[in-house]
Amino acid sequence: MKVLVTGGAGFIGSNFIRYVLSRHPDWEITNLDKLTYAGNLDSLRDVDSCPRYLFVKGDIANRKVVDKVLKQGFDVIVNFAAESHVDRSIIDSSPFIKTNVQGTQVLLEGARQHGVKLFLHISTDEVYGSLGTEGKFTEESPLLPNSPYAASKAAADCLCRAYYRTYGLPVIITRCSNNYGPFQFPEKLIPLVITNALEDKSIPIYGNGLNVRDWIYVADHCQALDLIIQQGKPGEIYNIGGNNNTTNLELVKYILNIMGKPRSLITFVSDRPGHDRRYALDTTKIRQQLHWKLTTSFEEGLRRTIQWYLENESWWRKIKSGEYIKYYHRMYSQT
Ligand code: NAD
Ligand code: TDX
Repeated sequence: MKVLVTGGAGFIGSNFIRYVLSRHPDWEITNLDKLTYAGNLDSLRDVDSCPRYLFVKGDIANRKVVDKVLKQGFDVIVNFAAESHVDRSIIDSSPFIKTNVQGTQVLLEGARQHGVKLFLHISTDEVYGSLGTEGKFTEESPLLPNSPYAASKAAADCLCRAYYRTYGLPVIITRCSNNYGPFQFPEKLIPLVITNALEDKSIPIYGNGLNVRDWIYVADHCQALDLIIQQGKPGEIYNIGGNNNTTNLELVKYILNIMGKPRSLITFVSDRPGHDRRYALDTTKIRQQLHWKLTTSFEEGLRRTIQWYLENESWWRKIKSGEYIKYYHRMYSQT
């Protein structure tokens, strides 16, 4: 099977490529990635000599590029490519509209014209907005995005639905909760906490730290996507979640505890504007219809992740210099 992965040099995409190459000897993967600040070919060093893997540098919002790549003929497109960080979308939403909305439209159109058999669109639980103290989001929950990032992802979901309804393009949308694991860019909470703690730097917690997220180990997400490619039904949406709800403050304390680092590193900073209070996903559909099961407990996943950042210091130290530092100081200058 020929699979086009977009955004495969990012966190989840690189984990997905490694996952499927090792499990499907008959799959050929082409990775189309623009290599933004978040794209990193160091995350794919171990697979880049694999004869069933090809990297192409390019923008999903560029029709010519997409058309040229799709001429090679693909059975499946897995669209991970996106601007993915909420805080960056608050500073400047333009690249989010360009990549997440326009890029998805260009890919959908390309998929339609080139007869792709499955378009798997990787969306997020953030499209549903924020929950109070009770309840979970199901696939039928309304789209109520609160950040420019979430709004751009919701817009892309609507385009995916429209291409299925209007043209019969076989599209599946997945909405996953917060991922964590190896190769995650250290602007996101968990790798930021681990790497700052390793450097004995302060750990910024937005607001009172009582916002709740549902965390899933990235390999479990990849396994769900693999299953959906093989057994998912076109036109459907599948929630994917870790069934693990914790406040940011509890999470940070837990990580510091495992790492043997003091809680005095915690620094409360101004809240994120429009900060979603709580996400929680009802994953009954994927569990009942596709018999998907979580395999990694939160404790195990976190230990593995901390161990990975300990053993791969050169990967994150390279990132946490140069441009990253400018962004970091801009973000946390209020501390
Ligand atoms: P990431 O920021 O780590 O990686 C994004 C990748 O997309 C990078 O390699 C980047 O270079 C590439 N890219 C960006 N713009 C591009 C463009 N115009 N053309 C081609 N490539 C481009 O993101 P991630 O955390 O791996 O997330 C991947 C996908 O999963 C995103 O669509 C995101 O919305 C979704 N998602 C992420 C999470 C999470 O917790 N990280 C949870 C749910 C859903
Ligand atoms: O320094 C920080 N301090 C802090 O308190 C950072 C970076 C985050 N936070 C809080 C904000 C959130 O409540 O931690 C929580 C998690 O933040 P992020 O790691 O930025 O993730 P989130 O905003 O929840 O979005 C993530 O999950 C859904 C991904 O970045 C998205 O791409 C995905 O769609």
